[in-house]
Amino acid sequence: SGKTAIITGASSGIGEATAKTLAAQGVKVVLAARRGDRLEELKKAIEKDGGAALVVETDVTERAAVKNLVKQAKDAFGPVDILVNNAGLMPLSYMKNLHVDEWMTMVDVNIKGVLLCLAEVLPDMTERKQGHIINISSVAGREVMPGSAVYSATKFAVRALSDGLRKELAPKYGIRVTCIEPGAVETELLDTITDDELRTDFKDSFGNVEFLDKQDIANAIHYAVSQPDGVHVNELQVRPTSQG
Ligand code: NJP
Repeated sequence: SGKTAIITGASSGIGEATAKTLAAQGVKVVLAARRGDRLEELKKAIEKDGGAALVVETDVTERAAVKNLVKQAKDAFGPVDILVNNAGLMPLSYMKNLHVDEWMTMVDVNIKGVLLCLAEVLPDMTERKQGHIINISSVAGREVMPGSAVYSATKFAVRALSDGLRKELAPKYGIRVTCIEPGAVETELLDTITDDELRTDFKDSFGNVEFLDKQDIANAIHYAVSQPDGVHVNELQVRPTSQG
């Protein structure tokens, strides 16, 4: 398509699958995350299949790093057409166990990281009157479970932001905003859980759920970005059938 997309959290899971999927459609992909080695591997795989990729090691919680990310993207591939705000963490825990540092990290990555990336791409998008923002929220951004209070709070925030952005930017500037709400997906996300009590209960409650493949969510993102300009996919909830 010749478009340029920044994908945050491209070093694993949904971000990695999304980068491959968009690159296969001719989108020039800018791979952002902290683990540069993983991104370099992904870039090689994409280029081997004939795609174009750029690696920019980025911590989305650092404003200067995000500014650098968008500058590098523009220098290499031109203005950013698509931003996939995918980087996120899910260290679920019970509130009473006071994993305060993890609460703060989730707020930093899942909310502030999204805001910082938005701030860097919006000026060009509003000026060019085009662009597509994909925010990865969650079904946890609609339903709260014991142990998901803080994670859910961050994903409710992402959904609220998506709504606000859409209402502000779509009619006036033709910028589209899509909020993706996955159910359980097989990725490294669960590795961030350190609350043993929660982990045990989580395994019990999700024991019968057959997790989605990361490609299932990449397909949903591809669906949203491949619509004609006049078609605006606002929200997509995608769960395993067995999740109910
Ligand atoms: O998880 P994982 P997913 N700066 O752990 C990156 C949402 N979601 O693909 O920095 C920059 O494989 C990290 O990279 P690195 C979820 O909330 C998932 O499942 O190198 N990047 C890695 O690439 C999240 O928003 C499920 O460590 C940072 C990526 O984030 C999104 O899907 C369900 C970073 C995480 O990849 C992708 O998660 C649902 C930082 N400071 C929503 N910190 C699910 N899997 O079931 C982390 O509803 N990253």
